Amino acid sequence: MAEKTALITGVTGQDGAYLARLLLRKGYIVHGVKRRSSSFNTERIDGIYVDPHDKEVRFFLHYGDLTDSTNLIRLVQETQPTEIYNLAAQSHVAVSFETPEYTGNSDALGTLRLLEAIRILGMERTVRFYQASTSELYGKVQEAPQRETTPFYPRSPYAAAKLYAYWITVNYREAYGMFASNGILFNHEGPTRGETFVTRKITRAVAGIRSGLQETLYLGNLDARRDWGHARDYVEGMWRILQHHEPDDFVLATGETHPVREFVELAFSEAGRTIVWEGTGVDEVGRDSRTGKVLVRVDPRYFRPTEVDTLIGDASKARAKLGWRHQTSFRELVAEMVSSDIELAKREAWRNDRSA
Ligand code: NDP
Ligand code: GDR
Repeated sequence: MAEKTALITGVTGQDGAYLARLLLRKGYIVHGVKRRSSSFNTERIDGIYVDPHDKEVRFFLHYGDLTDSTNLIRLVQETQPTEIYNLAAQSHVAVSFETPEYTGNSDALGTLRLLEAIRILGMERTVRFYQASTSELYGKVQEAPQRETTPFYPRSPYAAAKLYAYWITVNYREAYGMFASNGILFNHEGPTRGETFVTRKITRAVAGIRSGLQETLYLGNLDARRDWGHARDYVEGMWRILQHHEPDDFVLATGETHPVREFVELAFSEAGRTIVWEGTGVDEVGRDSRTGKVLVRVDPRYFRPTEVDTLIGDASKARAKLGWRHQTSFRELVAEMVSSDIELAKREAWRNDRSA
């Protein structure tokens, strides 16, 4: 069988790093696209990076950006991938309200640029294309649980940009016969999740409070509900989507939904503390049941102009056609993230002690 070569945009992100490891284990040659930045942004993939002068290198990094079409054309031409995973995006929903034009440029037009690169190079019939679509497309939900046929109603510049990306992927499949598929993935997390997403913000704060590095956790909407899974399970789903015998769109989700406040309670309980809620609205606080100390406060700066209140996905199509299901439970996910952040906080406290 011919050797498989993958090109991953967004390889330095949470999913990109998990996916690169998975594909390397499966014997792929993996090319990752990273952005130029003024400080190191490759922490998540440092463990798999090999000096390019070595003989047995199967993982390569290239500079690139979804806002630069000439760069994308050259990268696709040089790397000759059999599979492209388009994971790069300005992926923070709240930030997309601050940078709507950039979010549209990278998340919507960036996807178009990559699809056009494939077409310009005449690779429509040789490349399989995966688009990182999102449960944020459902936004103001029209049906629960959400499945592939549920109507979309985006609620942020991020979701509106991803809506374009979703449909341009479908359009290129139908117009040019490309193997182009969408994975409509519900929230997935893990110990390397970006630190400003709510789950990691919570688990870092739990660890920081435990080690005396932080006093209070400030959050926005405690009642938002999400269907949270583990990123490790979801990258396996991405790969399966591209191995299917035909291109198609699939929801990947756990089928469970939990409010932010439950994530907070569970994370603190992993560190041996019980949170008791008091007050309402912006005055609500979460106290340590033993000491009475306020550990959680609401800060309206984290409210969004338009919120997505509740998401819960139905992944039965992926289960039936791809044999995919999530492996990690909500509890296991929270426990793994808290325990990893406790280890990190210990190292940070140790460094602070030594430099004092
Ligand atoms: P991250 O934010 O962790 O990673 C995003 C990646 O995209 C990073 O490597 C980032 O580079 C890169 N990137 C951002 N902008 C550009 C650009 N203009 N050109 C090139 N690269 C860029 O996201 P996740 O790994 O969590 O998510 C992966 C994809 O899946 C994203 O498209 C996201 O929108 C989507 N998604 C994520 C879900 C989740 O719950 N995690 C759920 C559904 C969809 P750098 O490291 O330099 O910032
Ligand atoms: P989301 O993830 O917007 O679902 O997008 P995030 O973790 O940012 O928010 C989840 C929910 O928690 C509420 N929330 C807070 N969120 C953040 N970031 N910070 C807070 O302090 C806070 N307090 C409460 C939010 O209002 C929201 O309701 C993620 C991203 O990975 C997207 O790229 C992806 O497409 C979707 O998941 C599926």
